[in-house]
Order: sequence, then C-alpha cells, then structure tokens
Amino acid sequence: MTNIKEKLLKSISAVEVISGKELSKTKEKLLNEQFNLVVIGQFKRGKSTLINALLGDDIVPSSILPLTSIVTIISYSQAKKAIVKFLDNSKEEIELEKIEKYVTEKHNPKNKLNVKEVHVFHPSPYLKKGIRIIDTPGIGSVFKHNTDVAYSFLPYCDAAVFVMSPDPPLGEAEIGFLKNVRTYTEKFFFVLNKIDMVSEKELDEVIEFNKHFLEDYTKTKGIKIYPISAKNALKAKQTKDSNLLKESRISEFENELDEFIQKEKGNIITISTINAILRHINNELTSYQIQKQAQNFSLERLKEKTVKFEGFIKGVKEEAEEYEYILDKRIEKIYKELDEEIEKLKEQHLSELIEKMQQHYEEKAKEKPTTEEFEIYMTQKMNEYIMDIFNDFKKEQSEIISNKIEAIYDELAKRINEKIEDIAKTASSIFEIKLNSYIDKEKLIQKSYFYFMLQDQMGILNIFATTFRTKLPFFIGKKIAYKHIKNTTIELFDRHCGRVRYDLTKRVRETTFRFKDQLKDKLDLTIESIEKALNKAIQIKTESQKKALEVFKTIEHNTKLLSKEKEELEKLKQQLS
Ligand SMILES: Nc1nc2c(ncn2[C@@H]2O[C@H](COP(=O)(O)OP(=O)(O)OP(=O)(O)O)[C@@H](O)[C@H]2O)c(=O)[nH]1
Ligand SMILES: [Mg+2]
Repeated sequence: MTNIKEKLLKSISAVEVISGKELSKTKEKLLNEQFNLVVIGQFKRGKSTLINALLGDDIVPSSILPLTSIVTIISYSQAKKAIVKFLDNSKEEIELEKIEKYVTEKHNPKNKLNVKEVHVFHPSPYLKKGIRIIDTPGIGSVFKHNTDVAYSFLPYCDAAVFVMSPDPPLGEAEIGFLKNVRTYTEKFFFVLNKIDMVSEKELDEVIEFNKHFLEDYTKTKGIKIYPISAKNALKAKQTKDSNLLKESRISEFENELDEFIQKEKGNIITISTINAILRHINNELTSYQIQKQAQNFSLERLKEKTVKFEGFIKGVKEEAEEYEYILDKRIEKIYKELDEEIEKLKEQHLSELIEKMQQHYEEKAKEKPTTEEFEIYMTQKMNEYIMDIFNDFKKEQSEIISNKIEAIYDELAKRINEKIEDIAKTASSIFEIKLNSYIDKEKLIQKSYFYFMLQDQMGILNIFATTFRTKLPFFIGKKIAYKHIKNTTIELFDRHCGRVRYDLTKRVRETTFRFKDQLKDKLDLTIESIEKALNKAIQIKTESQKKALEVFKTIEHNTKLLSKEKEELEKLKQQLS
C-alpha cells in the first residue's frame, strides 16, 4: 500500500508539473483517505498493549488497573506529538509522553479535565500505510460511559478488533455488547490475547469455548479467533527477538488484517486515484490536439466553430441539471419506501410485542417480586425484544437501500459517461479531428458506509428505581408498573423507528452529495479543458509566428511525457484489477 501510494503521489506531481495545473482534489483524497481500525473489548483485556504491539513501540499507556478512559486516535505524522481536544472544542498540543495525564482514569479521574479525545501522531511505518488506530476505554468497566463510547465508534470504522483473553473467557458485558453489534460482525477481528498465560491444552479449550459462544451471540458461522500474546509481541519487536515474535503468534493476525485492509479500501482508493490522473491526462492531451488542429482554420472560422461548440455545451449542462433532478426524485422515492417499511414493521411487531410483555407480566407476577424487581425484569425483557427487532430490521434495510442507491448511481454515472463521450464526439466533428474520451467505471460507495448502530443512550431505557411507583407494594404497584411498561414499549418502539429513519436517510444524503460532486467534477473538467484549449488557440492565432512555434514545441514535448505517464498508470491499473 505504501509503495503504490508513493508512486501515485509522484505521478500526480509529474502531471502537475507538465500540465501546469494542480490536482489538489485528487491528491487530498489520496492523502486523507484513512483506514479506521477501532480496538474494543472489556477493560484490561490488553487493547492498549495490542496497539503498542502493532506499532512496535510503547505509545498508549497500559496498566494492570482499568486505565484508558478517553478515546485516543493514533495516526501518522513525521513528528511525534499529541493534541488534546476538550469538550468545549478547545485544543492543546502536548508532548506524547504526557498523554497519560489525560487519557487515564488514574490521572484524569471522572474526566475532570473535560477531555473529549486525544489525537496522537507518530512516525510508525504501520500508520504511514494510511491506517488510523482508535484505542477505546474498556467496555463493562465501572464507568458505564465507556461502553457507549465503544458503541459510538463502530459505525465509523472500517474494521474492529475485539480483544478477549482467557481470564475469564467471556463476561456478561462482552456478551451484551456482542449481541448488540451483530450488524457489524463482518468487520470484526476476534483476538484472544494473553496466550502466554495458559498452556497449549487450556488455550484450545478457551478458543473452542469462545468460538461457540461468539457464533451463537452474533448469529454468525465460522468465526475465526486469533490467539496472540500482545505483551510478548511488543517485547519481541522492541528487542528484535524473532523467537519470541514467533511465540507471540501476532504475525498471522497482522497479515490477515493487512490483507483485509488492502482489499477493503486500498484498491478502491488507488484505482479511483489512477482513474482521476488518467482522466486529467486525457483532458490535457485533448486540449493539445485541439490547439494544434485549430491552427488549420482561419480566425473567423475558428470563432464560428467555438460558438457552435458552446451551443452544444449549453445543452449538455441543461441535461446534466435534469439528471440531478431525476436523482433527487429517485432518492425521495427511497425515503417513501422506507417509511412504508417502517409502518409495516410496526403493524407486524408492535401488537405481538405487547402481547409477549403481557405474558411476561403474568408469569413474573406469580413469583410475587417487589415492584422494583418486577420493573427491572420487564424493562430488560422489553429492551431485549426491541433490540432484536431493530437489529434485524436495520441490517435488512441498510442492505436494501444500499442496493437501491447503487443501482441509481450506476445508471446516472453511465449517463454522465455517455455525455462525456458525446462531448468528445461532437468536438471531434466540429474541429475535424479524432478525439478520445476517457471513461472509467468505478465504485463510488462502500457498502460498509451504510451499516449503522442503534444502541445508544436513547435506546437503553432507564430503570426508574427511584420513582415512587417502584416503592409501592407489588399488589398495588404491579398494575401501574405494567401500564408504565406498556406505554414505554410503544414509545421506545416509535423512537427506534425514528432513529432508523434518521440514520439511513442521513447516510443516503451524505453519499448522494459526494456522488453528485464527483460526477459534476468529471463533466466540468472535460468541458473546461476544451474551452480553455479554444481560448488558447484563438490567442495563438493573434500572436507572432515565433511565439506560436514555441508553444507547439512545448505541446509536442508534453504530449510525449504525458503519454509515457499514461502508459505506466494503465499498466499499474491492470495489475491491480
Ligand atoms: N500476560 C500478558 N499480559 C498482558 C498481555 N497483554 C496485556 N497484558 C497486561 O494486561 C494488563 C492490561 O493491559 P492494557 O493494555 O492496559 O489493557 P486495556 O484493555 O487497554 O485496558 P483498559 O484500558 O483498562 O480497558 C496490563 O498489565 C498488561 O501488561 C499479554 O499478552 N500477556
Ligand atoms: Mg487501554
């Protein structure tokens, strides 16, 4: 990945120098595109140690006490440094060695420093590949807030490493967490850390045990567990001890993670960058051809032809606007269909859910619990049912919607490509030369972008243990408590419906915006390069012959350089696909 990236940056610079134009958007996209890898797991499983092991250096603090309390985002930079971002949006640069003061419960108890997150910059080669690692506070620790943090990062990451260890195999907090993140299992890497603490036989048992439960909780078959010792891996890398590194078994995990990263993201970015450079080269070569050809016409005829071409372009622009309108209409239709699905979901599940709650009510009542116990039990049941319903629904709907918008985007991209071809054809006929158009077909969105998370503070119902209701004796309290639960069920169901709608439509809006921008750019750049060429051609005609000759010499030279660059990029593209 590093190599290709560097190659492409070189190619961009070369094309910029030759053409005298900046490819800033392409460069920015290539440089900024990061692979977000989030590391999650119960406290003390060894998340921070694993990150240090991947990087081969003690970067994030680790300790025997529950430690990380603030999210730390680690990315590449030549110079080591850390930036603390506070809840009031202010920032402060600190020395990397001082992050402990901000990210740990010990030094920043209950986050009294009001830290939002800490950004760490480090020159590690691992990060240079374009990987951004996110260290999260352990789930299920005494600080409930930490679990929410882990949840909230999932939708935005490209892969998640879930760290477990043999002591004990799996806890309640982990199980609860895993049940709720089923939607994301595809991007999970399950790591069993601290293998140095158990015998070979014990290890096999723990792996078997965990695998069975993981598959059960996430409803996924064939889950792979990577047994490693992060502690030994880190030590081995720091002391260059190859035997210890082998013992740590980290390499297999690293390799497969790398492969996943390359497959998921690397190719998409590199191919779209290659396409952008090739498109740019093609526009530039077309512009040269037009400038040369224009010299065969009198100034008057050239101006006539230019007017004719402008007329054609006006039509193209109008059509492009129309496409945008059609796109908006289709997106609206997707929203409407989603609303219908939500209504159907309500019809199908809500009355059934209330019925189930009624059954639980009757069964639990027989046990004569206290009102408080009763309410806690019922609330738990309700949360479980709702989570189940919405987990499945959101997965199904994000799949359906991402397929629908992909189809719409594909069709529109095809039409814009046809327009670009049309421009080349029309320009060819007006200016009596053969011009080539550069057409690429690339994926504009990633499926993972559509997966999203429901469980957040809003989704979890508070247990109203302090209200007067729960203090009532059960024979009085049960009816009131049940009525309360029933109303809350309806309300919570509604809120989840709203939440699904909000999340999905937001994602559709964001991708559509990016998509439109890309298409518009493609078309505009093609038109712009021809228009500029015509202006230049007219200008050359009014200048001295000596100057004109100079211009054509440069054009000749640049054509050779760009053609060579083009050839290399095409070869690279072929290798990648
Ligand atoms: N034996 C052994 N101990 C390990 C290993 N990895 C981590 N530890 C130890 O486990 C403890 C917790 O490690 P951390 O990396 O701080 O764990 P964490 O998951 O980041 O913890 P929190 O931030 O509190 O959630 C430390 O004492 C580590 O030295 C390992 O592979 N083997
Ligand atoms: Mg930690």
